[in-house]
Amino acid sequence: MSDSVYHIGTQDLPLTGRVNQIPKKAVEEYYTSGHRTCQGCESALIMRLMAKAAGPRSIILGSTGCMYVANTTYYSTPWVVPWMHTQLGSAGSAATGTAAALRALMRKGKMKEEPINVIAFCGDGGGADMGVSSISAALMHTQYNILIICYDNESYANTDIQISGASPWGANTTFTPPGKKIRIMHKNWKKNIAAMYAVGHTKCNYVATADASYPADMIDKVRKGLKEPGPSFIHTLDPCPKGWDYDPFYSHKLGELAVESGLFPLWEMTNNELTYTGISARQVYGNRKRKSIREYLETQGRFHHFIEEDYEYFQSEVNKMWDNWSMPGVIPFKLGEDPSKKK
Ligand SMILES: Cc1ncc(C[n+]2csc(CCOP(=O)(O)OP(=O)(O)O)c2C)c(N)n1
Ligand code: SF4
Ligand SMILES: [Mg+2]
Repeated sequence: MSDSVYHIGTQDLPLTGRVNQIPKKAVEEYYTSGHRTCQGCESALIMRLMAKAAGPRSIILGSTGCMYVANTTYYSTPWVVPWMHTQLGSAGSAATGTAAALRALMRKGKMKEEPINVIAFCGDGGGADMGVSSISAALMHTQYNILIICYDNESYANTDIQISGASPWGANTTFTPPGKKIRIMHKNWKKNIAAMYAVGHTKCNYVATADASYPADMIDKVRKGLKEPGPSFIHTLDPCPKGWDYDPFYSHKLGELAVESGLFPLWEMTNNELTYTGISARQVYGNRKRKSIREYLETQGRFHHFIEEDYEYFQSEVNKMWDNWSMPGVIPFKLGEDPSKKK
């Protein structure tokens, strides 16, 4: 085996395709009771689906954030598989380091040679802001099979809902409260996280978006990411009752509305080919209409200061993502005119 192309192997993980084919038995849960996340926390559901998809021969690493703190209260944890905490900006380096360590142990005969999944997760603070350099480096190390999942609750939630690069335009966060003089404190559009990694790392074989409201799609994407040789990246959008300020009953509905409105399209890029999945596929390739963004925004307290012009602005920006971008909701630029032909 050559040193430059050493893969720790991939597991034979069958795709589920349909929700009734997802493993149901309790023995197939590797993220179980023992956590203290809020009621209705979709990030916790992402952890559960991710662990279910990956199975028992997995090592999971997590950077600081809700999914570290709420999952590792002293003497209690939901993790059935080996789990390790890493520093807030280090999901990428923790994953590469763990894969490299497994490689060394197997090469030295200290471990049986077998495919072991290495998955690192991080929040949007850890995956879209503070950890970008470490994830970028990990996606360049094509000799290691790893999967990085950025669970995006659209704020630095664990430290009380501070704004992140993934927070949506206009949202009320502890750093951007609406005031009497300035109603909209947060004027940036959300970072385009998965596409940023896909476009910038052309040898990364698998990048996708997912949403726990579509569990079969999510599980299959985790399995595809783990099966593809080399590093993979998945970005999930996770409704967060505390940070988004809504009744936990609506978590699933909000996950659906994010996709149905076109705000968060589901897609996957495999070996540089991009395909939309689920409802997004029907919107892009078929004639399924996008829902208005209004219900999504009105269900959440973080947008309750919006007036008519704010709803209209938000909708117009979502429309631009679909009407003006060369790949709806994914690639924002187009080929410009040949400058030599301009007068
Ligand atoms: C280097 C560093 N800076 C700040 C902190 C404090 N801190 C702990 S968790 C956290 C929020 C992380 O946000 P995110 O990655 O989005 O995860 P979430 O809490 O939303 O799940 C912060 C700022 C830290 N642990 N390390
Ligand atoms: S604050 Fe949000 S992400 Fe954190 S545990 Fe609660 S619901 Fe989950
Ligand atoms: Mg977050």
